[in-house]
Formats: sequence, C-alpha cells, structure tokens
Amino acid sequence: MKQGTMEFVNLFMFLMLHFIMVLSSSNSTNSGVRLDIQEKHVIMDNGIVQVNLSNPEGYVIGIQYNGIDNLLEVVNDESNRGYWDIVWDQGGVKRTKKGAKGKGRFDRMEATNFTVIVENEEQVELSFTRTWNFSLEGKLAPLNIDKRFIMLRGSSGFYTYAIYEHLKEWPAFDIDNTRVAFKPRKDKFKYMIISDERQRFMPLPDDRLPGRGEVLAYPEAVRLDNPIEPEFKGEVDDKYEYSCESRSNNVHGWISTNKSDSTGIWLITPSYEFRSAGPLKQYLGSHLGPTMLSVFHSTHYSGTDLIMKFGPNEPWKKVFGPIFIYLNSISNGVSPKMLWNNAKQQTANEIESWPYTFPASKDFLSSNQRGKVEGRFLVRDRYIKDAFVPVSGGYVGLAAPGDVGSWQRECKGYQFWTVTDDEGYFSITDILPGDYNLYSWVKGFIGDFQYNSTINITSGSEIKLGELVYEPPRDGPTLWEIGIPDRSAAEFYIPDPNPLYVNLLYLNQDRYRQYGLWERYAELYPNEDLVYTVGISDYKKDWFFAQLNRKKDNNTYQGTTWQINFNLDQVNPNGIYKLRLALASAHFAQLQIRINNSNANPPIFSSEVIGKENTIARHGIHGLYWLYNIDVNGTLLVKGNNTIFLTQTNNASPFVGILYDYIRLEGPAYVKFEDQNYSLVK
Ligand SMILES: *[C@@H]1O[C@H](CO)[C@@H](O)[C@H](O)[C@H]1NC(C)=O
Ligand SMILES: *[C@@H]1O[C@H](CO)[C@@H](O)[C@H](O)[C@H]1NC(C)=O
Ligand SMILES: *[C@@H]1O[C@H](CO)[C@@H](O)[C@H](O)[C@H]1NC(C)=O
Ligand SMILES: *[C@@H]1O[C@H](CO)[C@@H](O)[C@H](O)[C@H]1NC(C)=O
Ligand SMILES: *[C@@H]1O[C@H](CO)[C@@H](O)[C@H](O)[C@H]1NC(C)=O
Ligand SMILES: *[C@@H]1O[C@H](CO)[C@@H](O)[C@H](O)[C@H]1NC(C)=O
Ligand SMILES: *[C@@H]1O[C@H](CO)[C@@H](O)[C@H](O)[C@H]1NC(C)=O
Ligand SMILES: *[C@@H]1O[C@H](CO)[C@@H](O)[C@H](O)[C@H]1NC(C)=O
Ligand SMILES: *[C@@H]1O[C@H](CO)[C@@H](O)[C@H](O)[C@H]1NC(C)=O
Ligand SMILES: *[C@@H]1O[C@H](CO)[C@@H](O)[C@H](O)[C@H]1NC(C)=O
Ligand SMILES: CC(=O)N[C@H]1CO[C@H](CO)[C@@H](O)[C@@H]1O
Repeated sequence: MKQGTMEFVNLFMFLMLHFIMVLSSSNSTNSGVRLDIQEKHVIMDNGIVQVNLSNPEGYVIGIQYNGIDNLLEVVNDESNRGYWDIVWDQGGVKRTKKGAKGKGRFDRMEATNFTVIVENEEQVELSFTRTWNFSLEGKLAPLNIDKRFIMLRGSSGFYTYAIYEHLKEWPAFDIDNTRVAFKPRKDKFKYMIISDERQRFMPLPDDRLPGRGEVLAYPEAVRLDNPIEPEFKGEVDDKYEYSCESRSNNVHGWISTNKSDSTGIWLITPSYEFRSAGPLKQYLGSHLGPTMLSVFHSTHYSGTDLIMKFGPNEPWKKVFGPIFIYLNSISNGVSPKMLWNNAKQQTANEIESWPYTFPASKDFLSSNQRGKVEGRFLVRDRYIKDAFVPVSGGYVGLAAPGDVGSWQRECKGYQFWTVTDDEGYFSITDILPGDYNLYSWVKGFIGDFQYNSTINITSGSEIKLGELVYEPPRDGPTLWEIGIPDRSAAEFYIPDPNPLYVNLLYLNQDRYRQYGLWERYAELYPNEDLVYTVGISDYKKDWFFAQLNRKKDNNTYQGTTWQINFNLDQVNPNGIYKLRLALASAHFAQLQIRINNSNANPPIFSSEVIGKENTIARHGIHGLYWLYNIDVNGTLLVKGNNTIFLTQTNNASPFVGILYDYIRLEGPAYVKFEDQNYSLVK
C-alpha cells in the first residue's frame, strides 16, 4: 500500500516536473530561427536561446536564456567566454620546446572570415574560417580552420563543430591539444555535475588566488586556506581530480541554483568517434572556473606519445564534433538535480540522433554514407577452459591500421567502439569510410586482440566478420596471480588522503582522485619496502596501488624494491616459467626484475625508461596499458620459498613510478614430475 502511494507521488512529481520544464522552454518555440548580422556581431535567436558571436572571429560572447542576459562570464574578455582553441608547435627540429616539458603554443583559433551557410526558419548554420598560407609560417598552425555554429528551431541550445585541414605541401607541425571551452559566469553557476556520483558545490575561482589559496606541488593544485565561502576551507582544488574517461564523458555541466528559477548549462558529446585514443583516454571536462571543456585531443594521462605529429607532405582533414551546448531550467523549488536527469535524457536523445542529419558541411557524413561491421567475439584460454567462450562486455573497436593495441596511441583518425552483449555479439554502426584494423580487449584477460586483416569500410557497406577468437597470451598454468586484469589499479590498496589535502567528494568514492597520495607510501613504509606473500597477503589491502619513490628527510627521493614471496611445491629446472606483468601506467619508470637474488647483475628483466603519462600527479588510476611477458628459467627457482624483486630505480621525483594492473606467474607449458603430469594438448 505504502509502496503504491510512493510510486503515485513519484509519478505525480515527474509529471509536474515535466509540465514545468516544458512550460519553461515552450513559450516561443513557434518562432523560427532568426539571424541578425551586425558589423561586429552575429546573433542567432530561436525564441528560446539567443547566441551572440563575434564577427568575424567566431567567439561565443553571449548566451541569453531563461531571462538571464548572459550565461557566460561577462567580466571576461570577449575572446575568453566560449571559444575553440589549439595548442600546436612547429614540427620536427623546429619544435620550440621539445620533450615532455614542451608546452606548445596556445591559439584561440580566431577566424578572419564569416559566411552564412544555411539561413531559414528551421535552421541557421554559420561558418567562421581562417585560411593558412606561407606568409603565416611559424606564426599560426598550418591549418585551414572552419568553425561552424548551428541553431535549430525549437531547440534549447546550439551545436558547434569544426573542420581542420592540413594541405599536402604545407610544413610539418604538431598538435598537442585541441578543444572547445565555455566559461559560465561565476556569480551564478556554482553547482557542478560530471556524473550521478560526481557532483558538488564548487568554490570560487577567487579562492585559488594568493592570500586565499596556497599552491601545492604544482600550480593546478591549490589548498583553499581562506575561501570566500568558509565551507570549502581546507579542501584541495585541482582540475585533474575531475577528469573523465572518454567512454563515460558524454554530458557534464553547471547549474545556477535558485529557489525560484534554476538554470543548467551542459556540454553534450553524442559520439566520441572524433576524440583521440579510444574509450579509456581521460580528458578534462568541467572543473572550477567555472569551466566546461569538450576536449578532442590531448596528451593528458598518455604523454608525448600522443602528440599528433604531421610530417611535411602529410595531407590531413578531420571533423571535430558536432557537440551540443544544452540549456535547461526549472522554476519553483524543485531540486536542481532534476535538471541533471533532464540533461541525461537530452543526451540520450542526441546519441539516438547520431550521426546528425543537419550539419551542412559535406565533410560531415550522414548515416547512409557510413558503413557497418558485425561479428561475435569469443575468447579461449586453455588453462581456464578448453572451449571458446563468448565475451560479455568486451570492447571492440575500429581504428587506423596499426600494431596490436595501437588504438590507445592513435590520434589522427576516427575510432568507432562498441561493447559486446552477453552472447559476445557486436555491431559497430555508422563507421566513416576508410581502412581500419579491428581491435578488442576484455576485462579478465590480459593483452589485446587484433583481427588479422585490414577492414575496408565504404558508404553503405555491411561487413559480417563471423566469430573472432582471442587467445590471450598464455604458456602454462597459473601458479599465482595478483590483481584483476582490467587495465586499472583501482582494486589495489588506496590509502586515506593526508587530512590536510582532502577533496570531500572523494572520501567514499574514487579514492585515488585525492591529492598527495604519493606521499603516503613513505609514511606507510618508512624504511622497509612492500613485501607481498602469495597465499597470505590480500592485494586489496597489501598491494599499494602505485610503486612510488620514498621521500627522505632531506627532501630527496629513493627508488624502491618490492618483493613477492611465493612457495613452489616442485620446480622443473628444465622448464621455462612465464611472468606476465601488466601495467596500468608508467611515468619515467625504470623497472628491473630479479629472482631469488636481489643483487643479480644483470637482472632477468630491465625496462627502458618507460612512460610519460603523469598519472600519479594527476590522480589517474590508469594511463596507457603495458604488457611484459618475461621468461623465467626454471633453474632460477627453488622448491620452497622464492622471491621476485621488483625494483623501480628512477628516483628523480615523487611523480615517477608504476601502477600495476595485474601480475601472474605461469608454470612451464609442459611439466613432467615424478607423481603428476601437467600436459598441454597443443
Ligand atoms: C552582442 O555582444 C555585443 C558585445 O558585448 C553587444 O554590444 C551587443 O549588444 C550584443 N548583442 C545582443 C543582441 O545581445
Ligand atoms: C570568405 O569566405 C567565402 C566563402 O567561403 C569566400 O567566398 C570569400 O572569398 C572569403 N573571403 C575572404 C576575404 O577570404
Ligand atoms: C596570406 O594570409 C595573410 C593573412 O591572412 C593575408 O593577409 C594574405 O593576403 C594572404 N596571402 C595570399 C597570397 O593569399
Ligand atoms: C534567482 O532568480 C530570480 C528570478 O529570476 C532573480 O531575480 C534572482 O536574481 C536570481 N538569483 C540569483 C542568485 O541568481
Ligand atoms: C585470418 O584468420 C582467419 C580465422 O582464423 C583465417 O581463416 C584467415 O586465413 C586469416 N587470414 C590471414 C590473412 O591471415
Ligand atoms: C578500400 O576501398 C576503396 C574503395 O573501393 C579503394 O579505393 C581502396 O583501395 C580499398 N583499400 C583497400 C586496402 O582495399
Ligand atoms: C639524503 O638522504 C639519503 C638517505 O637518507 C642519502 O642517501 C642521500 O645521499 C641524501 N642526499 C642528499 C642530497 O643529502
Ligand atoms: C636455463 O639456465 C640454464 C643454466 O644457466 C641453461 O643451461 C639453460 O640453457 C637455460 N635454458 C634456457 C631455455 O635458456
Ligand atoms: C616460507 O615462507 C613462509 C611464509 O612467509 C614462512 O612461514 C616459512 O617459514 C618460509 N619457509 C622457509 C623454509 O623459509
Ligand atoms: C604422464 O605422461 C606420460 C606420457 O604421456 C604417461 O605415460 C603417464 O602415464 C602420465 N602419468 C600420469 C600420472 O598421468
Ligand atoms: C637460486 C637462489 O638464489 N635461490 C634463492 C631463492 O630465494 C630463496 C628465498 O629468498 C632463497 O632461500 C634461495 O636460496
């Protein structure tokens, strides 16, 4: 009875809300889209939203909605409210600052020419272009840029996309980063939402300034010592605490909470086909400012491997977007979080309409100009089960042809990903014409699958691949394992943050996002390093999530050596054992492995200096995925207790280290003992 009443009340509330929301955006939906072109400004207006753009630069300088004159930060310069930008540099030897610290050059992509592409009552599409020629060499990125803005009738928002083109004869250059940024006004937008769980009232940008905030180990991280709103006192603000994987980064934004009239502004990204590096790549989104970013390409959590490098004679063209800037509002004391539910519903609608039919550029292809790939993904790991097992929840994607796993560093083309169903079936739709490889991986198994031939997509093609079988790297039975093979270190021990450096949002979720966890290692292991004993230790409690350097009293850092102790009942001295070492991230790490002799020289394995992912400083629980398959000669092992020593030697900084994903020791493929056969039928 009670349950039923509650359901009724919920339904009633839902209908009321629906009514109010419809009410608040339906007043003038009958009016068509109007365009007003002035000497210095262009205004698109559909009776719901009015957007003011600078002419010919193509900056969004005003968004008028729900009775608010401008949702964007009116105290900012007009070029710093809503804009596209790029961080670039000259290519090869002309790059001004090479290497990891190369910062590139920041450019707001100011256009020089304005054109109306579509103008009717249903739709307005505007183009702001910038054309490159050799007189601009070294001054501007060698790109023709076409920034587009679209407004539709009856739509509570507007779209933007851009076409970048590098012609064949133009000079080499690099792109480090490119994105769209919006700066909502700080006096109104105080509540930020990234996901159902990640949402909060945010401090003010002023709280980060000297006198109010104290800069910590790097400029992005600031402790709020004397914020304007005392409730934020003592918290750490750092934009990297709010980064988000591409696969779940499709809507985020800000709410102006107001008892009588709340307003939301959202960035909706309906597809990540145009973002670099696939589903797991982490990008910045919304963070203090207030700032909202739709980042299409960056080196964050990946490093210089992800700088887009164009050689001379390398023609390139790519469409970024469209993305949707969505506005909603609600009156009369209903929870502003309902705006979030409405924004999620709108996101579902946008995803449903992808690829959009309305962009006018011939470079944005509609659904019937795209192709489709279907198949079924199975896995066979003989030491778990001899059969071919359908993969549920496996990621399957198309990206530019390359080596196994290359999708995580691929950034010039488009990528198309989906997830297999419970029976292993997948269908990737709306793929742009071109040549691709098919890549896949799945939680629970190490390594990467790659289909053995190039897939050529043409308009309207429907390719049926049938059953694809992944046989993950495996030579023998599991003797022991640590962690879960899922490309993340989240299952390991995450320490409590230093109480001086807390973000209250992450006390009970995503605890790895706290600032300063790298200092906690030395506090827990002041003299002796971590020792893990197979069969006794529990990786959730006893395996620190990152192998970090230990801070010494004199402010220097010390490399560390972790030990894995394990017991073998028997050893085949003629066999080759296999150590599978999957890393979730590395930052300037040099890993050496020794067995049963901590001083052995050379070690049985020594990596180069690997990774420039900066995942530790930026609170990521993964960066790029690395897999090492290391032979262990049976003569190195003994019956009884053995020890593997994992040494990270680079002591350059607190941010150097390794995040392990999963470690496994396999017995030899064929082992013959006195009393037992482990035989493998190949
Ligand atoms: C557009 O912005 C400019 C510059 O702030 C302003 O002068 C103009 O009045 C705005 N136009 C409208 C219709 O809001
Ligand atoms: C501006 O763009 C239009 C359309 O692309 C073109 O016809 C015109 O020549 C351009 N003007 C300048 C000054 O580049
Ligand atoms: C090259 O670009 C500059 C800057 O936009 C422009 O002033 C100049 O006319 C262009 N030259 C040619 C040959 O198009
Ligand atoms: C709340 O909304 C009312 C009505 O639109 C407006 O007058 C008031 O300034 C708003 N308050 C804030 C803090 O935005
Ligand atoms: C690719 O794999 C399939 C299935 O294993 C096999 O039939 C085919 O011959 C392979 N093709 C190439 C080019 O290796
Ligand atoms: C893919 O198809 C296109 C159009 O049929 C063709 O031009 C291209 O050479 C093909 N590529 C490969 C690798 O087969
Ligand atoms: C700092 O202390 C460590 C041991 O505590 C020592 O090995 C190292 O040489 C010292 N470094 C400097 C620069 O004093
Ligand atoms: C294992 O080590 C022994 C002793 O050093 C050596 O004789 C043997 O060749 C090694 N086996 C392999 C497969 O490398
Ligand atoms: C082997 O290791 C276990 C667990 O650490 C320990 O209890 C045992 O005493 C060790 N045995 C020998 C012979 O060192
Ligand atoms: C072990 O394998 C050998 C060779 O295949 C076979 O003759 C023997 O019976 C097996 N022993 C056991 C215990 O299975
Ligand atoms: C061959 C060898 O070095 N064996 C050593 C392996 O490690 C165990 C435990 O530390 C030692 O007891 C062995 O002597």
